[in-house]
Amino acid sequence: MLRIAIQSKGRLNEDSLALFREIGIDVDDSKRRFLSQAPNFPIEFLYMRDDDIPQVVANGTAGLGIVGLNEVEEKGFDLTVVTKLGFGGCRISLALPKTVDYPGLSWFNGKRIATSYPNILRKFLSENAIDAEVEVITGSVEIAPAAGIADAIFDIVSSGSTLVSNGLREVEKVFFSEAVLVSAGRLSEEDKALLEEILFRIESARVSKDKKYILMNLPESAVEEAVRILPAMRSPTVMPLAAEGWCSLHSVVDAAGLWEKLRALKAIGAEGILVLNVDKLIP
Ligand code: PRT
Ligand code: ZN
Repeated sequence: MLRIAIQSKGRLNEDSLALFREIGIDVDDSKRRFLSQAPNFPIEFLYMRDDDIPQVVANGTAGLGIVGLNEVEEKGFDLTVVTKLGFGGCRISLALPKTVDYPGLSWFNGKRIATSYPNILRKFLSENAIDAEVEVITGSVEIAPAAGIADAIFDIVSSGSTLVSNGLREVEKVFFSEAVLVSAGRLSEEDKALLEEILFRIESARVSKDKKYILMNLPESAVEEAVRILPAMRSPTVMPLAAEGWCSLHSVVDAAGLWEKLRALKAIGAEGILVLNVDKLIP
C-alpha cells in the first residue's frame, strides 16, 4: 500500500484530489479522516498541514507527498521532485510600501524584512551580499510594514491583489513555485511500481488536455491538403463514404491554433466538421 501525504485543507487540497480523480483513483472525500484508502487503487491518503508534508515524506511516514515547492525548499529535507503538477503556481517576492523609492537590492541593507520563509530569504540575501534583519512571522505577513514590525516583506504572491490592497509593491521575484509530487527515494519495489502507474496516468491526462479529436467529410481530392493542415500523431484515418469522390477523415490534433485549422479545412471543402475532447491519450 502506497501512502501519499496531501494537504488536508487549503489551496492545494482540491486540486490534489481532482488530480487523483482525473487519473481514475477514487477518493472518498466525504468520510475524510486523518487517513483514507482509495477503494479502487492500493493507495492511502494521509491528510496533513502543508508545512508538515516535507517532514513526513522525509522520515518515511508517507512514501510520496503533494506540496508546494516553496515548502520543500524552505524545510530543506532531502527530497526528490518526482514531477511538477501544474497547479498552485505562485512566487515568493520582496515587497515594500508603494510610497518608498526603490533603487535596487542594496536598499535592503540594514532593513527589517518580515517573512514566513526565513530559510529561502536568508539564502537569497547571502547570495546577494545583503545584510538585512529577518523577522519571522507565521501569518498575515502583509500587514507587517503598516504595523511597524518590518520595513518590507518577503511573501507568497499569486495575483498580487493582497499586496495592492495593503499598499505594497512587489520589487523582486525571488522564488517560483507550484505543487510538486515529492519522494524521499526509498520506496519498496511494490510502491515503485505503483508510482510508475500513477506517473503513466498523470502523463496521459496531461497529453490529452492539449489534444482534440476531429472528424469531417472531405472531397477525396482535398485529402493531401488536409493532412498538411492537420499533422496527426502518425497519419490521419481516411475512410471512403458512400457518396462518390468523398471520404471521412479522423485525426487527433493539437488544441493550439484549432480555429485557424478549422477555417483552413472549410476553405478546402471540408463539411460536417466535428471536434471532440480527448479523455485519455496514450502516446
Ligand atoms: O493549513 P495549512 O498549513 O495546510 O495551509 P497554509 O495556510 O499554510 O497554506 P495555503 O493553503 O494558503 O497554501 C498552500 C500552498 O499553496 C502554498 O504553500 C503555495 O505553494 C501555494 N499557493 C499558491 C499560495 C498562493 N498561491 C497564495 N496566493 N499560498 C498562499 N497564497 C497567499 C498569498 O500569500 C496571499 O496572502 O494568498 C494570498 C492571496 O494572494 P494574491 O497574490 O493572489 O493576492
Ligand atoms: Zn501551512
